[in-house]
Amino acid sequence: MTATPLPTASDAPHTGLTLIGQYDSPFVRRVAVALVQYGLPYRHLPWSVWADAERLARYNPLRRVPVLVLEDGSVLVESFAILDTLDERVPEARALLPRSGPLRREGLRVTAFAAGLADKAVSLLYEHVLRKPEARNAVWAERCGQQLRDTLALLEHDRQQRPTPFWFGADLAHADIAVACALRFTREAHPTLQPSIGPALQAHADRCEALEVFRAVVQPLTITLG
Ligand SMILES: N[C@@H](CCC(=O)N[C@@H](CS)C(=O)NCC(=O)O)C(=O)O
Repeated sequence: MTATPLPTASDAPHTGLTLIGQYDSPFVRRVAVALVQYGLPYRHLPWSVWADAERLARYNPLRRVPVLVLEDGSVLVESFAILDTLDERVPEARALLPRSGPLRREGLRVTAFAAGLADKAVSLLYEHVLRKPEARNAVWAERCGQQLRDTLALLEHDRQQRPTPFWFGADLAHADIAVACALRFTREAHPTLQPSIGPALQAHADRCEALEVFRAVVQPLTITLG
């Protein structure tokens, strides 16, 4: 998402999995945490959607990340689709989302709100970064702000009902990862929203961020478009 000059890796032919995108993206980070948690080795190409847009377009004409290139060269986009494919690579007992049943539906429900939160936080960031202050659309910015605050409230209420270490019990799941990645991005991109992050969500984020798997894939958000 940024044009920060990070080490650029070559996209020369590779036989394993390749993840494209920087970890300051809540979507890329979410996929990376799952890859690490699953113990699936991958090459990381930390390309910026701005500075590296044209080489990114060779893989994804939408010029969005994450992109996951599979061993056979096929290209997956959209974090939900990527993670669905990764989930199939591990035994059911290790999967971060049950294959079926009520817990799968609940996991998808919470994850979708977290992904929506991240989506709106990205939209609002672009509104701020890509427009001069006088050209910003106040109606859109206010709408995004309300959507973010209300979704944070919904997630806070949901988390407060659950006394377990993670959202659905003792073990980390996709919903936990999605929420924690969305919260970090929201807080970094929009510090004024910090008061809207309730205590249960804050505790949830702290617990996740303290895990080795989260500390292994992290990149502070720096907003420079190159
Ligand atoms: N729904 C997508 C969202 C991905 C997304 O919005 N990625 C941002 C980076 S955080 C991006 O690529 N932005 C560039 C653009 O939209 O042009 C997913 O889940 O993968």
